[in-house]
This record gives sequence, C-alpha cells and structure tokens, in this order.
Amino acid sequence: MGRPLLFVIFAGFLLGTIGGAALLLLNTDMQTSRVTTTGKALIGGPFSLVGKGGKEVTDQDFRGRHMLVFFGFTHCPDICPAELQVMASALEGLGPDAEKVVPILITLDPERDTPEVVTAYVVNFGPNFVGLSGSPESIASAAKAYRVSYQKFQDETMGDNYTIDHSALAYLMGPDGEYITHIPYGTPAPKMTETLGRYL
Ligand SMILES: [Cu+2]
Repeated sequence: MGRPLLFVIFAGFLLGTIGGAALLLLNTDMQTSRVTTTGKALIGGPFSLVGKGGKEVTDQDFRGRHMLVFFGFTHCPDICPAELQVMASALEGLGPDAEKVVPILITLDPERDTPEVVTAYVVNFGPNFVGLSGSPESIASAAKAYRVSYQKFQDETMGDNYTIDHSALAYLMGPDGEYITHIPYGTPAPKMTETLGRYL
C-alpha cells in the first residue's frame, strides 16, 4: 500500500470520527434544549390562527393569562380526547386558579378540522377551552414553533379516512407568552394540577 493511499484512509477515518462526534454533540444539544425548563427555551412563539366564528386569533390575545397548549385533531381516536380530558380535570383540580389558564387545542388537521369543527369539539371538555384551526401553512408554522412533529398516515384499509401521528405534550406558557414547561402525555390529572399550580 503506497503512502498516499494510507494517508487518504487515515484522513477519511479522522473525518468520520469528527463528523460522528459533531453529530453526537448536535443530538445531545437538541435533546437537552427540548427539556430545558429554565432560561429562554426555544419553544413557542407567535402564531396567527383562526378561532370561533372564523375570527383571527393570535398568541397576543392570551397575554396576561397562561396558555396550556396542546396540538392534536378531532378525529383522533384516543390520545387527543384522553389528553384533553386530563387537561380539563387538572384545571378543575386547580379551583379558582383555573381562571388563570386558557386550555387551547390547535388542530394538526386543518383539512377536516375547520374552525367550526374544532371549536365545537373542544366545548366537550369545558366551556373555557379554545379550539384553533387555520391554513395548513399557519398550522405548520405554529407546530414548528412548538417543536411538534406530526405526519398524516393512511393505508388501503382506511379508504378516504386517515389519521395523524403526532407528538403529544401539553405546553404551559406564561402570561408573557414565554415557555414555562411541558407536561408529557400520560401524566395523571392530579400530577398535572400540581405542576400547573407550581407556576400560577
Ligand atoms: Cu391525537
């Protein structure tokens, strides 16, 4: 084996190692920032969506109150209704402090969940629930801001029907609109009450 070839092999090995390390670092960084609860977390931000009566609703409309934001869709068979029910119970557990929190469902399925559909749906969980829809673009940008991943899923057995796989975290945002914390799917209502109560 000639020298140049050896050198190429060595350089390739070195580059691969550096690249791998960089990827690892990047990955770790992404994971830690996702669970950051202090400092300025890069979760949330401005959104402009459509609510009750086709009215434009932005994040600014909720300043002065906390937002408890969940992304989902009304055709969801299990996760969304279960989570919205937990949110409702958790808020009930807060007593009068519940007034300080606006529970919000942002649909990931604007195709089927028109503002009428999503606002009618959330009332099942409480009169104070806000349902938001919007253009696919505005939904996508809100989801991106909250780091929500979602993907339409359809197979032959479903016909015209489809479902949406989505991440399921409830985000607590402060009266200034800044991210405070998130509560993972599966958290029991009393635990969510406790977490919310800590920040109100
Ligand atoms: Cu769902």
